[in-house]
Amino acid sequence: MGTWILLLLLNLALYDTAVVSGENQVLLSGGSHPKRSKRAWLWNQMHVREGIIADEPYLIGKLKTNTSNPYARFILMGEYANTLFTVNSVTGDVFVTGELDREKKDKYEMKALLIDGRANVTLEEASAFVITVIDANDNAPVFVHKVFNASVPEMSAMRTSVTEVKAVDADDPTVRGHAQIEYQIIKGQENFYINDKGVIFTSVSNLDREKQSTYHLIVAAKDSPGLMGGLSGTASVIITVTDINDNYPIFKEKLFTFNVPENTRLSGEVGKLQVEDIDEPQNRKTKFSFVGGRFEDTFSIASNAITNQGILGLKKPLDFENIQQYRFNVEATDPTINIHGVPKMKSSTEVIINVLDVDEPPVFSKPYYHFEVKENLPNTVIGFVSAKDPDAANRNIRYLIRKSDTDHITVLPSGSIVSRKPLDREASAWQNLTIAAQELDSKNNPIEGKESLTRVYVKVLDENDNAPEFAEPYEARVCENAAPGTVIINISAIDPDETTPGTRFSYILASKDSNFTVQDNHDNTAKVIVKYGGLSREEAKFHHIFINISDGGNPAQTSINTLTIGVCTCDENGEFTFCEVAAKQVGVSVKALVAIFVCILTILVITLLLILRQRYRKDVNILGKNVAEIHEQLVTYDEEGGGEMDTTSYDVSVLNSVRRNVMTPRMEMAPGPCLYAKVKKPARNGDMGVMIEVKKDEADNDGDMLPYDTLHIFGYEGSESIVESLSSLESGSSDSDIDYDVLNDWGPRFKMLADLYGLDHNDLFEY
Ligand SMILES: *[C@@H]1O[C@H](CO)[C@@H](O)[C@H](O)[C@H]1NC(C)=O
Ligand SMILES: *[C@@H]1O[C@H](CO)[C@@H](O)[C@H](O)[C@H]1NC(C)=O
Ligand SMILES: *[C@@H]1O[C@H](CO)[C@@H](O)[C@H](O)[C@H]1NC(C)=O
Ligand SMILES: [Ca+2]
Repeated sequence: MGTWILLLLLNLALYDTAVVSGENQVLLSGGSHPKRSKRAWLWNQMHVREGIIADEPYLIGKLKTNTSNPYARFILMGEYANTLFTVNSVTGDVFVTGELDREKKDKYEMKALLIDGRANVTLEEASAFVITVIDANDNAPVFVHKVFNASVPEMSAMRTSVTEVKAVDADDPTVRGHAQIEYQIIKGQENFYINDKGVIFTSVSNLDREKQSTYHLIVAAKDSPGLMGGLSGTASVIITVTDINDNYPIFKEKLFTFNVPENTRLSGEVGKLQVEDIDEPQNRKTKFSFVGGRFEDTFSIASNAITNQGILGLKKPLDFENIQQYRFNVEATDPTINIHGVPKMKSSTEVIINVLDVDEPPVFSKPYYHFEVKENLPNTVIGFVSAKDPDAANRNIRYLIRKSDTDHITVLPSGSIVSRKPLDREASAWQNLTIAAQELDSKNNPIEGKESLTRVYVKVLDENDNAPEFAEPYEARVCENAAPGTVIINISAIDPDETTPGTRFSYILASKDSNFTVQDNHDNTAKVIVKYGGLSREEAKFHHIFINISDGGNPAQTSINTLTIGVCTCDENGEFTFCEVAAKQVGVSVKALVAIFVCILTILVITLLLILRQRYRKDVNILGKNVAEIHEQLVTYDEEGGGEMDTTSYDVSVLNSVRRNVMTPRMEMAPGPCLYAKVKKPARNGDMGVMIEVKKDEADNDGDMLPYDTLHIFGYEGSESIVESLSSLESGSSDSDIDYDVLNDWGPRFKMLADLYGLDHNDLFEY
């Protein structure tokens, strides 16, 4: 074992701490006994207090060795060695050069080494030691928020927990007092207290939002409780008192007066009764009532919590002529308040409503009118409407039609509704009108805006004014050899008039042909029956019988209906084998016959007039035409794509007739104009032939022309133009001597041409 030298270290920093002085000495062995344990440090810690501010480095401990080597030197290594911590290499004094802060770093790992400064060899292996920073109470508690927000309902009981605040202290909690926290309320402790955990409670039970709605508390957190000194921090706590429904509504006025026009709508507002309820709107549950139920049938009252109003409405229309003033009392209370110690309360006020007179439009005696009138009656009074001026003025009223679908009905200024023309139920069973009533001034002029409307429904009642007719156009057939009594057809009838279940149509044979009989079935139908039989197609292929149908009304309406019966050949089973198809015959009433006759007459007259006009035109045309205009007419003719197949645009018979009449010298056409275009037929046979001949020549001799085969290539500027006719129709050209017989060999398509040119070939167009 080596020699141990105890060294007492000065610790200048440890003024008042409990640190034992001996702790701050570190001993190094001398190195003369290399085999000895390395654990030569007696203590391996130095302690130093945080937060010491010194002008010069100060001694915090000493390294010591027992070596006697005069060249022994100390070397310090580790965290912040030779910067924050330095060593005097000869004496082994350890210094700190700056301020330490435990809250930043509380331990420094260091190493010390002993060398021979001259031989430059290590005398002692490096040994570790720790510099520990000792806490000083240099941090005050800090609240986690600068401002804490909290709320508590008003009227909460005493010791109601409101909120919790929290502060933290950075100092060493293991050192007594340094990090322990004590909470206090510095401001606001009249109504609140705080416990040692930082929870705030109410200390009263009468917090009233309507008196004070927020409390601003200042809380403090202090360390070193129970000790001298200590540091503290503060924060604000804002406590909001929340509303409950604890106040009754109170009328601010003893009397409310409203002036209301009598024509105020039922949904309209009459007036507002202001109350005061100092609770927040969601806690205003004001209920209004009519004291003694007076006029609650006429007025209603609803509450508006936002505006703190009772709103008077109308349940019944006001009428100045009837009641001019209403007086009643209204009560307001809040039935939902139920707080111990708050007495129930009602507030009441008086309301006066003055009804104002308004000049109102007339009022009809009924909301609408319903009348009935028989059809076919002109100038009949259908009914009356009446309206009255509701005001004291009681002005005269005039009536007029505002809307109607018919001009058959009118309303007189007196209000009588009159049919001007007969009504037809079969045309329209209802006539609905809108009638206006207008108030008149002293000069009998209508007053603007004083007009009311009503609806009038007129039902047109039926009269028996239509005869029954066949229900459908019947087509009857009978076998040639049909036996007597054979039923040919069942017929029925329809009647546009109203038919009652008791209506009976009767059927009577009206014709003299007694080959058939009609048998009434007494159920609105009838049978047509073969009477004698032995009908023969040779004698008559059709029989027409006339059936008289009556509707049995009063007066009865009848019509004669024709039934055509075709006689057919039949096989032995009575199946029809052959029938003629007959033109359909329908029963016609006399009216219809007259109508048809008038129609036919009209058509005849029109046709006659047209024919006369046509004739007159024709004369004019023949006189007025010259050859140039005729050409133009040819142009207007649609002859494109002609040819023998195109018979719609080209009348082949014209060509044909021309062909049969052989040629005439073409110059002859000039004096007699061709009317082909107008009447579709040459005025004289041969003119068309001339024209075709001319065209033919043209085509033969004009080498420049494209081989058009139509007539409308003529250019002509019109009779007024200075350019004369461009037509080659009148330009000279001799008959061609070309033999056209070859055309006959070109097949059927050229037969027409071949015929025209050849003339002597077989006539294809023999009719
Ligand atoms: C408290 O309320 C204030 C204002 O509304 C707000 O600025 C603050 O952040 C709140 N504090 C907390 C802790 O929520
Ligand atoms: C007229 O009024 C009647 C009864 O309301 C109704 O049945 C009918 O359809 C109305 N006719 C027309 C054309 O509006
Ligand atoms: C009955 O029919 C025949 C033809 O079949 C006719 O010649 C004769 O005139 C008809 N009888 C009468 C009464 O019309
Ligand atoms: Ca502290």
